[in-house]
Amino acid sequence: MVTKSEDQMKALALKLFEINAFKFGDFKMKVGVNSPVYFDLRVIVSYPDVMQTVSDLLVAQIKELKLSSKHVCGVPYTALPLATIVSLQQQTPMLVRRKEAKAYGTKKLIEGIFQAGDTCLIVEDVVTSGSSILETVRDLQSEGIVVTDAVVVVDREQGGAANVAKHGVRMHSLFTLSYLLNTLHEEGRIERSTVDAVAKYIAATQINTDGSFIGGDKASIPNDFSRTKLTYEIRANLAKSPLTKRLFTLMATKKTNLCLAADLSKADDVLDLANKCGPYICMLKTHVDIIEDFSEAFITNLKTVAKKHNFLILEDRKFADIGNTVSQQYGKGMYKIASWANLVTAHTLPGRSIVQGLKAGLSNDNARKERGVFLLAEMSAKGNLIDEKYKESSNKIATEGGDADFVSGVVCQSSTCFGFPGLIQLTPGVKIDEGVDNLGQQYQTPEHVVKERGADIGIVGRGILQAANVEKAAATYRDRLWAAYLERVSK
Ligand code: 5IU
Repeated sequence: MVTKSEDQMKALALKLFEINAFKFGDFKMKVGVNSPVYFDLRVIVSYPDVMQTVSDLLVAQIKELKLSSKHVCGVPYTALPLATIVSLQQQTPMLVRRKEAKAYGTKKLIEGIFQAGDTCLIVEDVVTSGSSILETVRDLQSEGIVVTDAVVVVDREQGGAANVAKHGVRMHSLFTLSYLLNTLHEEGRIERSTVDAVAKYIAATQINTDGSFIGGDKASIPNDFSRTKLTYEIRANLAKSPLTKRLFTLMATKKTNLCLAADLSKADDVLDLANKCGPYICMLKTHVDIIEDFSEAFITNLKTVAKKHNFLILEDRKFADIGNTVSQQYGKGMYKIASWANLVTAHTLPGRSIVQGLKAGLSNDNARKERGVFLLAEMSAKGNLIDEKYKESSNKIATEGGDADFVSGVVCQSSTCFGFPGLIQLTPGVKIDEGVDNLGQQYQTPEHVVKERGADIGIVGRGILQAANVEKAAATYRDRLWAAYLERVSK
């Protein structure tokens, strides 16, 4: 028999965080007010070892508490596979609750063989208000089935346990949100301020079963945890990709959020620019296909300058093809971009396969740790065709699913683009003199893009390239972008 050991619980808590089963940020919730923590236990089906551990622990919990029941029933849908495993391990017959009654045939809500008076244990993944558990309980009860207990993986501690208790159901959770927060903090994965921000928020948002907040309307609760209020140091810890952590840390220690767009056509000019402006930038952005005299020596030299001045290289390739083509465009051809660019940009038009295609262009898993992509969710060009829905879908690709570990951020023009603070907002179209160029580029000031539009890194091209003294211009842009960031996080 598996018992619940403290080490096992800790290891599982860390693992759940690693696989993105929960994360911190600024997330839209069913209940209306944005939450600083988001759980998505749907991902665990992709990790059989995690499924195994979670269900072993649920079974251990059931045994420890001596919860005996005739049936077991999962709350649809995420908990269904967990309930199945519990049923198998315990040899307790399962009941399946339909979310919608069949329109034809028997119109049954509960599938499985049972009799009125039978007992049933509920299995659930994450509990907020407890309303999902209660929906399942209601349907079971309407068939005469008796429910007294529910085992759950995570209790968000927002009143769910008390709400279900009012209906005669005892809730037993493997993890409370506090336990997860404290464990991550003890293990150095999150800052104390993150723990405090989430705890404060949760305490203020206790929920009734009907979704209303205890203590009245909370629509105006400020979320201290909003991405634009957090420092780059804190966000480094929240990032899911190793390269993104590195970039946040680089920005914080070098004190720069300036990316220089080196749109020049001669290799030596790019190197000269990189040498002069290197001390002021966190990233150099290249368009390698505009360089007329490209050579391998250019790449070797560029890498040397990047190392000397401690900046990353972003090749603004804007990949946009099917996965198979993208993997070749990234890893092969005369530029072999994957071999030297720390980061690249990509359109989200092809969907998730764009990220998978890029990953496939890298030779091995280790290489992925040093590479990343910025996904385009908006453009600065006047009249571009991107709409709200496209923006939202791009954000989903960046933040959800198993490829989030390779995404470093989003190229966009506004802070509403995404909420997750472990990603970086990259914003082009920055110039001290606002306005438009004659080909549709629209410019905003450094202060405006950082403070009003949520940019974490501002991309500046001609604002520096066309200055009489590029070095001085780079220093000015660095100072102004950085001061705007400091002001943003201090408020
Ligand atoms: N760039 C934009 N706008 C966008 C995207 C990329 O300007 O929406 I996506 C690139 C193009 C150019 C740089 O390489 O950023 C901006 O250069 P200037 O600061 O010179 O306009």
